[in-house]
Amino acid sequence: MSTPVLYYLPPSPPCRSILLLAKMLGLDFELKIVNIMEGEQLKPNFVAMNPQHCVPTMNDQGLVLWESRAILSYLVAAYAKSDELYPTDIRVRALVDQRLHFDLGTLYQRLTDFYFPTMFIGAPLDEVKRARLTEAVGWLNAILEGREYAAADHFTIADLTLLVTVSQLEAFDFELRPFKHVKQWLDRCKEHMAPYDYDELNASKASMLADMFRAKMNQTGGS
Ligand SMILES: N[C@@H](CCC(=O)N[C@@H](CS)C(=O)NCC(=O)O)C(=O)O
Repeated sequence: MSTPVLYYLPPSPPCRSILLLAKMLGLDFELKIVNIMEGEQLKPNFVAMNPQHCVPTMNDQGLVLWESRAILSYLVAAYAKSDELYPTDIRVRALVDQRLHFDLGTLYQRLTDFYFPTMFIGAPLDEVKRARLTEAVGWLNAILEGREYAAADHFTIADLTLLVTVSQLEAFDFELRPFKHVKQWLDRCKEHMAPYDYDELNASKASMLADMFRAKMNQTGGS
């Protein structure tokens, strides 16, 4: 059986979640860097494979998949020894899926809406977008109240994708102190992921994006 191929860029948050899961599963990818800062994702060969031209994109023996959370679910189903990370119990899985969709459509979306225009093009910070992000972090805080992990009584891929998002917020110096359950859960998840090269695969890359953001803020006078 041939090794699945992962097209990726190390600092990209959705790529980071895939690399962390691969480490947890002991899965070796054939890794191919696509430098989106240089527009490599727009090359005809890549667009022919993924018309949406985004990373991460995976090719597992002809199964081409993008959308990081769909890749996470597939990899657990295909390569994990148990269903622990993506439980097959339909009621637990429903909660995992809800959290995955919440991260995709709401929390991570609002993070990118607020930080990325400044980070990439030096646009001024938008207070309406900050308020919408803060609202979403509040929803996560409410979800996590009384729970150790986001969807089950143990770590799942819902925690993994949310961990990448929330650790990125922390690196951006988003004030997490008012969100006590988020903060406690974040520390718990970091500890859980420490043996899986967490610092190298996620924390250092979150800092790299935060440095880019701060450099742009300094250039534009922090407006
Ligand atoms: N929802 C997607 C987001 C993918 C995404 O936006 N990837 C960015 C890098 S972080 C990208 O490839 N941008 C280049 C492009 O879209 O052309 C996922 O979770 O995989």
